[in-house]
Amino acid sequence: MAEQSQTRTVFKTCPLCEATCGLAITLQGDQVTHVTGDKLDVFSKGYLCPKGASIAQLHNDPDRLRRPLMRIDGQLREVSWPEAFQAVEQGLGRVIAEHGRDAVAVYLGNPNSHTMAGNLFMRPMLKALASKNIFSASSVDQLPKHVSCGLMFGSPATIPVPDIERTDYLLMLGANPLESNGSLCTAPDFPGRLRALRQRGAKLVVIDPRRTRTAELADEHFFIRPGTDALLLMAMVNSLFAQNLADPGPMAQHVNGLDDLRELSRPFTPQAVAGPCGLAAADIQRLARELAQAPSAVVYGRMGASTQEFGALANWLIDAINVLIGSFDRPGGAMFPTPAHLPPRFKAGGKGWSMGRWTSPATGAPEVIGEFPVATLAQTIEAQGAGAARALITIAGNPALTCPNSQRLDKALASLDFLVCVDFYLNETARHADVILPPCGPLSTAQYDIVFYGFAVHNVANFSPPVIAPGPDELDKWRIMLKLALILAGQGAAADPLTLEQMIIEGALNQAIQAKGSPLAGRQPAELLAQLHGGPGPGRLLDLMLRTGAYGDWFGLNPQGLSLDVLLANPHGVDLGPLKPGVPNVLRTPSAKIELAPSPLAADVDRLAQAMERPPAGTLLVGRRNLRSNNSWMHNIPPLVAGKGRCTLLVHPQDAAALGLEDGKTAVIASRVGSLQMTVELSEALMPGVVCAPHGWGHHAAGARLSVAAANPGVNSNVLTDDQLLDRLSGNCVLNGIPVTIQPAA
Ligand SMILES: Nc1nc2c(c(=O)[nH]1)N[C@H]1C(S)=C(S)[C@@H](COP(=O)(O)OP(=O)(O)OC[C@H]3O[C@@H](n4cnc5c(=O)[nH]c(N)nc54)[C@H](O)[C@@H]3O)O[C@H]1N2
Ligand SMILES: Nc1nc2c(c(=O)[nH]1)N[C@H]1C(S)=C(S)[C@@H](COP(=O)(O)OP(=O)(O)OC[C@H]3O[C@@H](n4cnc5c(=O)[nH]c(N)nc54)[C@H](O)[C@@H]3O)O[C@H]1N2
Ligand code: SF4
Ligand SMILES: [Mo]
Repeated sequence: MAEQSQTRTVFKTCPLCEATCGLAITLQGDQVTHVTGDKLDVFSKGYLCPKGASIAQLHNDPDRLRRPLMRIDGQLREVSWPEAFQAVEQGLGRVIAEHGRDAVAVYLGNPNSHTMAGNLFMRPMLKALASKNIFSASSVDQLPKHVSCGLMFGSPATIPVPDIERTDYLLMLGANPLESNGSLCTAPDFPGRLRALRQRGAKLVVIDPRRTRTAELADEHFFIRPGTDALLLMAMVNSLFAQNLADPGPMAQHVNGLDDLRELSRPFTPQAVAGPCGLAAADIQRLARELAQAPSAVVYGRMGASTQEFGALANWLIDAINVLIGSFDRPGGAMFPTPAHLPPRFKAGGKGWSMGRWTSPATGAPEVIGEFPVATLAQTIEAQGAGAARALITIAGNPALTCPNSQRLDKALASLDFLVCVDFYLNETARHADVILPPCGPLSTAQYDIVFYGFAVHNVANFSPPVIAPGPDELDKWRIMLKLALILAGQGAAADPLTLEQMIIEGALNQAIQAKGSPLAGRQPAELLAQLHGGPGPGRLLDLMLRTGAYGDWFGLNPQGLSLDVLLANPHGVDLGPLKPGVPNVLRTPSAKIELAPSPLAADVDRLAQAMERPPAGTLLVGRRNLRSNNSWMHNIPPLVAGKGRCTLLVHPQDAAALGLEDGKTAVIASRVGSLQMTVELSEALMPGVVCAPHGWGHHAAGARLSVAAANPGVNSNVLTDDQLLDRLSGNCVLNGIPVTIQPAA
């Protein structure tokens, strides 16, 4: 066929990490012949990393599931979609009939946030299920940020980002964007942006227990003892007040609680925290002063500052400092993005935000953003009686490898009455499944980053249609999600997802028309529905969101405005300009102000003060990421795992000598909950007393179908992380700073 031999290049936003790079994908027929960075992409300007470059290998991976699997006589076998959905209906139906709705738990993994379906069509499914047992990767990641922002700004989704394009001073804690490409801070080519920052004379300071590649790029790097960021930040607050440098500037009129914060910080002098943190008091004072005196400055913290015992306090203090140094909500400081798909914010104030609205009858854990901590998932499954989970639905996740005390969790997963996994790999979690529902591959689905444009350092919008049509038996994830919603709502496995899609879009249209002060007041839903493009599916819901969003065309009322058609006509994306000030309208607190000392956070400061008195723990384990990896997956793509094994235990030579460990030899590393054997790799880049292992490995489990990964399996560091070690305020798990003992293997 002539069409088959034609070469063409199409553009797609990479869905693999938060950086949202534009990919230029060359195809011959429906075979990808080349992938490179899209030089014309308005945001990434040609940048890509090895993962994006390997997207075709991911799409073509023979291990990627194309058809549903169902357990028959103990074996997972390919079945048709109707058979698979029927099995789900029966399996979940039985559990609900016998034990009630809470007996079906849900775990939502990280890649959901990278898909339109995961963002736009998750709610109907969760609503139909009506179970309290909802868990997600948020509680091994950024829950502390949601808590601190919920309490300070009135909404857990109102999260400021560092304006790294314009800042004069960036202080970074617990982030390594040279490997991660950035998180809660969408900035394609983060490395290039940091180099540009330094080239224009701005200063970069990194605080991390390891001298990472990011730290090497910085003007200054300080080691910090894992888990002590909240102490350090409290001392910086103390120091700002002590040096008379705490001045929110024009933000002062929008701030409550300045004096309370000063009082809370009093015991935490730089001298008092220096020992526990491992930074000199003079350096703490100087950093505080430099932040306050720079023309603009911003503090940014991520994973390392979140997955620790005082994660919520650390995240609160990061933004409190951003306010105190007078850089909040202005260019070069911490700012709120204005994504294209969200409605404009006309008015400050709201109901505010709270947590602990209910607790788990099975574990006693309080709810946070409608979820329970995933650290309590195993206990929820092991429990008897009220609140216990007997079935689980996982969507785009691999908790068997990514969640704490994974041996306990793996055992709990094996004990479930029914497990459904929505995943295109038969991973270490799905090996326990009764049914696996695989969505189509990443090149067969449309992309628009609902979540990540909300954290972007520059306002942009980009929509990419599918690059390759799904195979004859493949289903897009949104159809799977809606099918599950219908099954859980009792409509049966044969119900048509298009009827539900129609209801959802009509509901959203009515809401847009009836919203207070809506420019669409009085318009007919049917008339507007007929104007929506991109459907059925998430495309036309996105069209509605764009058209009624902050830059929308409002169905012709603003003819220059955005719609899906405009994005389709701009395959390299639309540049919506640098970040703009958003206070006070972004605030949803009852006071319509920024709360600098909200009571749940203030009440947690006692716990921090006690930590200051604790004797130092022994050896502490922290994690690390690698550019060619992505949590527990992408280890099945040959170019991404080629070369020397990366799953090693980094140990400082000084510690190695004291412990009798040698480079390249095996060590036994043990924590309260488990032990592992790992190859030692000596590294001068570590703070003495700290050892470092990556997560997401351990692909040797029987029954998984990851042939490439299994050849180089590594070990699972979450065998060591402890499900009892939580940030008690947010419920987030501690993944960094795990007390361990190490000895040479016999
Ligand atoms: N020790 C330690 N543990 C950690 C971390 C750490 O730093 N240290 N990091 C934590 C963090 S930040 C996170 S976010 C979690 C992540 O934890 P999880 O979300 O549980 O794990 P992932 O490896 O991201 O899961 C990816 C799975 O989603 C599937 N998938 C990919 N794309 C899609 C899709 O479009 N649809 C569907 N249905 N499935 C898809 C993949 O095939 C893969 O099986 O891990 C956490 N675990
Ligand atoms: N290549 C790649 N990219 C990814 C991922 C991946 O797995 N691989 N995962 C994605 C996901 S889900 C996320 S959430 C992001 C995470 O993005 P980042 O937060 O940038 O990720 P990390 O590389 O884990 O960086 C955490 C840093 O914190 C340091 N650290 C550990 N403990 C402490 C501490 O107590 N205090 C301080 N100050 N630092 C500490 C660690 O040494 C590490 O350098 O990355 C995303 N991007
Ligand atoms: S940095 Fe992230 S978005 Fe960019 S190519 Fe790599 S994986 Fe894709
Ligand atoms: Mo994450």
